[in-house]
Amino acid sequence: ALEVSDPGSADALSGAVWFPKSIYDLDICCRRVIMYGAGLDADHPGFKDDEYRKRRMMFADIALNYKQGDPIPRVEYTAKETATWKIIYRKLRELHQKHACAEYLENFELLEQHCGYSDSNVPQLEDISNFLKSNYIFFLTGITKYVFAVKTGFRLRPVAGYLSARDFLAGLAFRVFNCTQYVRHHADPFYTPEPDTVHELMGHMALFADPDFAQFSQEIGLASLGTSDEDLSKLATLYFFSIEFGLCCVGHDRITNKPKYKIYGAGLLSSAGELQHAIGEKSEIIRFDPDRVVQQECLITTFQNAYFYTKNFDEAQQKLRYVFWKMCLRA
Ligand code: NLE
Ligand code: FE2
Repeated sequence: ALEVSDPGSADALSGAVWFPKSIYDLDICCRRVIMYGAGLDADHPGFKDDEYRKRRMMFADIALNYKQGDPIPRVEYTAKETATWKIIYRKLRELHQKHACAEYLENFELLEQHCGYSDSNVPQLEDISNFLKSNYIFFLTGITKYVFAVKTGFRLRPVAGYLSARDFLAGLAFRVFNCTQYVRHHADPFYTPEPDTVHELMGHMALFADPDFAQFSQEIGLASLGTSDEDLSKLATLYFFSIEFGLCCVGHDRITNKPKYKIYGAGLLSSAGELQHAIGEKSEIIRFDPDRVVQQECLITTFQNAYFYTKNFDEAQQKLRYVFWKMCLRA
């Protein structure tokens, strides 16, 4: 969960920026949450629903009491939450088959096999975290059987809502993904302004099981540590238009010669409403050029005005690595 408009801040006197030096320091920075009621109040569908607000407090308690290394508490989802999950799951799976990128689809199958993904069950963060941390591969050496191997080493940490971009990106540097656990309000299953567990689980998780994607996510986190507010806000915008809203152009239609896009951005893969808008006739899809991307405003309560594409995910990584490299040289 990331909020782009609040990039955090440097120490006003020294200009030095505090940043976590160990994974355990995430306990300090991953609790500063911007929730509906503060930043997102009027637009939030759950704002006037007391039952929903009470439920959200329960999730906030889990996240605020969480300490790095603890198992993530399991949640018993209510019938209403599971019903919301089911509606979204079915709709999204249908759209994904047609519009999601190949890496996403491949890894999603693993989540179904190993992490309890199905239309009638909201998966548990603890199970996904354990899966991403280690993927069991069996080696036979002589008479001993070793269970070994790492999937991507990413792990999850429960969070109560939006974090500042600085706090959120810092987690990635340690291969930690701050992950919401509550389900969006049932009033609007196909779009939520706020990240929720449907967004994280249907949008992000599959690609965190991909080694290149995980590596790239950690690099963007590392580039963010201790950086200036200006560079931080650029990194947050680049993250937003790639990992959250990015597309790949996989070729052209033979008859119409129109470009064919596949989606890898989590904000599109988790929102049936915005996904259909993004691939529809009216959306603007521009070539991903970092200097152009940083000019684009990140919208968090409505659909984006524009999306950006690369040829494939590798191209997005290479272009962004070049940005990180220039930032380091300047520093
Ligand atoms: N709009 C997305 C959804 O409805 O799933 C969530 C975006 C979070 C950045
Ligand atoms: Fe996200």
